[in-house]
Amino acid sequence: MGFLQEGPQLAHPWRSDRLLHDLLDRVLPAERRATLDADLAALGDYAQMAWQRASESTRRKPILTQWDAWGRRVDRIELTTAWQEGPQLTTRHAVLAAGHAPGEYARLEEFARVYLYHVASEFYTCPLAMTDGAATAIKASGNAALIERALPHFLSRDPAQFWLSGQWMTENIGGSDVSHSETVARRDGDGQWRLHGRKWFSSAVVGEAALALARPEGAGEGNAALALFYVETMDGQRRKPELIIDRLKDKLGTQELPTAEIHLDGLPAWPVGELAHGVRQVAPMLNVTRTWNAVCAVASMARAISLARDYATRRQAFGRPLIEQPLHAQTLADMQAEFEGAFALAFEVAHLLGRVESGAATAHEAALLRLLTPLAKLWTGKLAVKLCSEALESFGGAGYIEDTGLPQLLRDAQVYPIWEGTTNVLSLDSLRALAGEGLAALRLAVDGWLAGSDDAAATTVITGALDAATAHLDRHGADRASLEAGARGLAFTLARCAAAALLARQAAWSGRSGERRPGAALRRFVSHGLNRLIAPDAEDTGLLLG
Ligand code: MFK
Repeated sequence: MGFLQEGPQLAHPWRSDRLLHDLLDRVLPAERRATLDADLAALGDYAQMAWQRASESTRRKPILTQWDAWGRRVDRIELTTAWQEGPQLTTRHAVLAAGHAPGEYARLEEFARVYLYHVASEFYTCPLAMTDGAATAIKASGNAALIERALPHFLSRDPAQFWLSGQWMTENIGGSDVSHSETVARRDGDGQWRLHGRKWFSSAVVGEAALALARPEGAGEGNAALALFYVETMDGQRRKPELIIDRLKDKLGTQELPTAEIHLDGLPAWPVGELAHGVRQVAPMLNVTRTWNAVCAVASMARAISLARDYATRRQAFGRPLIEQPLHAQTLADMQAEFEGAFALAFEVAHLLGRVESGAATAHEAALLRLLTPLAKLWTGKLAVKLCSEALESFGGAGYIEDTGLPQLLRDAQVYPIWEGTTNVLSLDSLRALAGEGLAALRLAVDGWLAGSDDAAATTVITGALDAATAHLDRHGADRASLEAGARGLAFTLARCAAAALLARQAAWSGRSGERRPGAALRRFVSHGLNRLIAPDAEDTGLLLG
């Protein structure tokens, strides 16, 4: 046999991750590290095992069986091995429970776990995110009966007690715009609310509960008339007959995740809060799942870059390893710098979330969290697709071949910009946050993050881009159409400014112990430019679409 190329090896996701170690060293008090380290090491071990297992086995997808041999409706879903392992593994390592523990570090400690587990989970993290979001929204509602009923299951450390929750919003008539939702809530003769309708993307259909938007019978039109309901899906071991699974979706990626079309034929339901303003009530859930989205997008980037770097040391071309080829090395370093910015922003959101929820945050930090959450989601989602695509290309033809496991990274990454709100929907959401104290909070935070930096050149670029964004808002703020048309460019600019300033903070901290790599990431990131503003031109837009 002739030449055989060695494939990439996956470095231990926890032990080899300089960024996560530096972050936790900088932020966490030493006494919290011991228990956390044990969980992170175990999740890193699992991720490495799962990568090895996937390379030695045939990929599977969930299978829906709707009828048994005797004609009984069963709607049984067989899950992949990683999904079957999910409840045991995540409760043992307290993935969700950690995020709801007291103190400002709870969310940071939760998302460190999520980051290490995500790719190996085969998107079991999707229903976990929704369960976390449901717990957060139910807590925010103050509904004591639901808190007592659902939270002990959602946050359980015992797999036998653990429940997953879905988030049933999207219908055929609308995903981004839910205002025309057709699902109706009716009260039966016993006063029990029951849901009737069809939900079009139900990603946690194997779960035991869900939060669902529905229109109470007789309520008016529009989204203000929608209410948020809590439902349970199981009757002991059997799925409730009022919940029917019509089919599983055939998706580009996340194929191990059983996303279903369902209909509800009188499923019992309980209002989470008042019988209106359901979107407002579900917003805490959306903001939590968007944080998951950002952290998981960053985890996909980490995986893609780790494999691409390893391969560059094993693959020779033109007489030397790829890593020694100047253009290949430049390309990988460019990816690394962008990834480090995304990592810094996603984990800042995680830490801020914990500070706000624990009551440790200032009012400015609460406004900052409201703005950075959509910015982190929209920017990291797009970047994950770009970096995964670049990583595949760095393998040449092998990156296009299914059984290397590489194409899956790209196909899976394409979901990040779509679900939980597309890039444009999230850009518009960032305008909601900017209408409040968002920009002032961001400017204040950036000043603080830059305070210890000795990189004057980077500081000039960051403050210059922030000034340009502020001027853009001043110029277009009064004209809604123009503001919306430029919202994506504005959001990318603000996200990049925040990320660069966070890199500057990390570089200053690391520089004190002689660690120079974060400083290099800052310089390279800033050299890619921060300003993505566009001048909206409605006339040309009209001509181009005419
Ligand atoms: C592995 C990673 C894990 C990720 C998990 C993935 C799970 C995937 C499953 C899904 O994809 S579920 C579907 C997710 N669907 C969306 O994300 C919907 C996208 N559409 C939006 O985000 C719209 O902005 C939204 C439907 C939320 C609202 O649109 P509208 O009709 O223009 O709402 P409106 O009237 O502006 O807002 C209603 C209220 O909600 C307002 O408050 P008030 O009633 O007090 O005025 C808003 O301020 C508030 N609101 C909206 N978004 C908010 C928010 N409040 C806080 N935070 C937000 N993000």
